[in-house]
Amino acid sequence: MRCDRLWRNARLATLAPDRPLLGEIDRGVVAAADGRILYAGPEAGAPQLDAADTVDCQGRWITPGLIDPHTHLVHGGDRAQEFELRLAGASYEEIARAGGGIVSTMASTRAVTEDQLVAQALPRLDALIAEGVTTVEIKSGYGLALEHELKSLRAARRLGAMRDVSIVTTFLGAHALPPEFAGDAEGYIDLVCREMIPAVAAERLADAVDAFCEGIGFTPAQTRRVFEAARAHGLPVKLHAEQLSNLHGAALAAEFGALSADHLEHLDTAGVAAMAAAGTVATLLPGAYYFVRETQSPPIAPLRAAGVPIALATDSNPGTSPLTSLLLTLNMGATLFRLTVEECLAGVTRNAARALGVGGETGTLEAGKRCDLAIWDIEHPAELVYRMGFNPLHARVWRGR
Ligand code: DI6
Ligand code: FE
Repeated sequence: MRCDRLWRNARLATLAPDRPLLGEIDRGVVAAADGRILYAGPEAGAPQLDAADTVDCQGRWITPGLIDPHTHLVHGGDRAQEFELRLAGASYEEIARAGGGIVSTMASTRAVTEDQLVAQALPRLDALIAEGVTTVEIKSGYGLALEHELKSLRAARRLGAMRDVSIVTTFLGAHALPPEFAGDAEGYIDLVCREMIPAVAAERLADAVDAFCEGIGFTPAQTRRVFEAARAHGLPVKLHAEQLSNLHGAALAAEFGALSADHLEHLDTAGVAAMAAAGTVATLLPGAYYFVRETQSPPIAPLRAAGVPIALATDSNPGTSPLTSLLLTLNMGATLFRLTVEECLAGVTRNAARALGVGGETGTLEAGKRCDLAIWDIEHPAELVYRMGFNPLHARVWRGR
């Protein structure tokens, strides 16, 4: 078999769903042709592979390229000053009155050009890429007006053209109520459903639609309207659900066949059952849990028992998770939520791909998928979860390159 490139003398964690644990292969080889995996498996039993280029991995581990399935990387400014005020004892109301909170990020996002949004997001994206990330989801949701939401999504798409990384975009117009709609959430949801979603769909700027279903966000009835508009435009949905309270958002998302429901600290057993029945992925965000010093853990044992796939993401955002390390996220998933090493690694590969609707394209080392690889200087995959603030990446391969 002819291939473009061969990585041999490697240990593989294929994350293939039909294999036990990580799908570990001791003496493995990966072959790529036209950006896709032609073969990934044991060296013995491999087909005759005729490669233009062969890489000797010297026993290093290869995992699928990592996937961050929930970020708000594109936004203007930061909220370091707000953080400082909070540490000095300021209340949420005081900060909001001083122009802080989500609306301050909206103002910073509206104030900059698309070029500036790209420039500000790029170092955050590069931090993820440096840790072996090959696919990143990016949401809008800090523009909160048609032109600024479109600008944010265009910036996200452009980031994907500037780096060797796959960007999946999500429209999150229903993230917060902009001040010009104060007291008129229904009016803003009208705008989201009647103008924003059609415009985003017409320009093919989003791969999915998300909303923030929460006491401080939007109600389940408003979320349902957003989902109906998404469905009418052929866009899959996902949801920020049960982060601060239980509004039964995950069950609503499952009713719409959502790709994922995210956060889920306050998810109940009915929500778990609904997600399991719909095949909706539970995307957990330990960085936000850590940063806001939440104490209510997501219901890990019921999710496990019901067989709900669990993904992990940074939730990188300026307000509740200024985090750009997916490796640290793995450690937090284990330390804060008691996820196993296998669950953590599946959470940023196979299940993260599924949470983005690209499970057929990436997330495991299997023939036919994109050749997205992370090659690590480690002795065992558990090290990826165990260490804090250490990056053992040796090389990263995106679509065979
Ligand atoms: N949940 C969150 O924790 C963030 N957004 C969301 O839907 C908060 C975003 C911010 O404070 O900027
Ligand atoms: Fe989020």
